[in-house]
Amino acid sequence: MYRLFYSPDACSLATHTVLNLLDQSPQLASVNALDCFAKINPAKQVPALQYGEEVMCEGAAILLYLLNKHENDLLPANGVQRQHAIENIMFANASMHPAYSRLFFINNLELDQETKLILFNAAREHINHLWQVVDQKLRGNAFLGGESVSAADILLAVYSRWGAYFPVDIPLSERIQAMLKNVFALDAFKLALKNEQADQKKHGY
Ligand SMILES: N[C@@H](CCC(=O)N[C@@H](CS)C(=O)NCC(=O)O)C(=O)O
Repeated sequence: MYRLFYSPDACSLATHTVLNLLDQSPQLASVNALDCFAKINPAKQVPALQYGEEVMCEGAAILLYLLNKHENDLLPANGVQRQHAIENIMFANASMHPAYSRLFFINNLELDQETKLILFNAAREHINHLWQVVDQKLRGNAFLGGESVSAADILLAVYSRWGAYFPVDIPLSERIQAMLKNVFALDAFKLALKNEQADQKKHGY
């Protein structure tokens, strides 16, 4: 059984959803409840995934490990479609995620509200540009990979929830909203949310 080191609503929610889709519902380890997460991942970032003695870090690398190991429809088996699906995972993880991470970074700066708003707006413009790229990538399809959900759609859906924490306007096209709604409606996503909330409650958060 996998053990997933997670924070509620963080990018680890995407790893959790993918694990559920692979019928590998993980044992949960909330990093809020750990004193020594740095021993698991020196970067102190979720997700981290333990399997036996092995601990894996970096969300995209973990996803590729899981999708290579377990049979699934989330990553095409070969060819140019597989390459595009990997490209989309990397786009989500290495372009969209850092764009949203700036909002958290700005929020934690000790600056006056006016300066923070200027910075939030600059960060928001980049996020909005990247969502336009997603809209182009969808090319009229329900999901990035076509008509069935891919790992990249799940990553993007998790990040999309973070905008609500900040004073930023992030408009999403109807096509993107439909894609996100379909991800949020997945039983695997709902189960991941439910299990993380139950685990938090267990720890008194
Ligand atoms: N490159 C890392 C980034 C992960 C990341 O930024 N995780 C955030 C949560 S979404 C985190 O753990 N932040 C806490 C921190 O950076 O201290 C990955 O893709 O796994």
